[in-house]
Amino acid sequence: HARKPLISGNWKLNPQTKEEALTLARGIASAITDSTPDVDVALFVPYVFIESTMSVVGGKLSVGAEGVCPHSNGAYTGGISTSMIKSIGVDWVLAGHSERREIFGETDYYINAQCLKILDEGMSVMLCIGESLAEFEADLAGSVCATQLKKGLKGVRKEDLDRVAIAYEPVWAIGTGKVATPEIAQSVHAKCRDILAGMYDRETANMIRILYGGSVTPDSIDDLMAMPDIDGALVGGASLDINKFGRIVNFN
Ligand code: G2H
Repeated sequence: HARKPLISGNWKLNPQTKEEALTLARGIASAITDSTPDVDVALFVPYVFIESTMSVVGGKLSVGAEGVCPHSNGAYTGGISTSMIKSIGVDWVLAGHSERREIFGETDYYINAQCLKILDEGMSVMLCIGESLAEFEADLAGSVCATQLKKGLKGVRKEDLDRVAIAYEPVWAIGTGKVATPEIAQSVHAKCRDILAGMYDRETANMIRILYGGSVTPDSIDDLMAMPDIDGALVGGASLDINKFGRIVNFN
């Protein structure tokens, strides 16, 4: 692998209790052994479970937040700030997930504000991008990703990009069981890298990890990871299953 792989889990609105969260985190931690490939593993978990899950992970495995409020402090009821997350020792924060864009109405502008704030705080951001089914069918995957990358990373300094990962998640493959073929994913990943090279430079683009997300399972991970521009995975449903996620982390 040209870049150190990053396998991440996105728990979304799961599980429902602290006990279940701890059991899941412990199980995933124990699936990472000496024979696990040289990877980074990050679990994006609901805010209320961050501290308890952090206490049972370590080594290759770290815990991240599923999002953040881009405002610093003040009258933003329900918000969680980057300083709050940083103060409990979190490294990774997710931004731009299609569910945040669609269900919660987050715009590229708002997502960009999150990215800048997360990086300002010294944490790392995983920026999710991806096209809808209609856009995919109209051959617009590349241009949608270009727009989301340019708007999402607007103002991000080149020297901060070692704390940025991109997750390409075609919306038509999320939670649908329709995983993009490794060839489709590879071609969009390569386009994304070209876009990043245009925004910064080739050397910088070659350093940035681009992960694939969307219905990744133990059956699809090995072929995805064999692709030159696929540097890891963002796993939703299968990250809630210790055996499945354990197998994904130990990809071949
Ligand atoms: C995409 C992915 C993780 P799933 O949302 O972010 O979820 O693997 O369930 O498609």
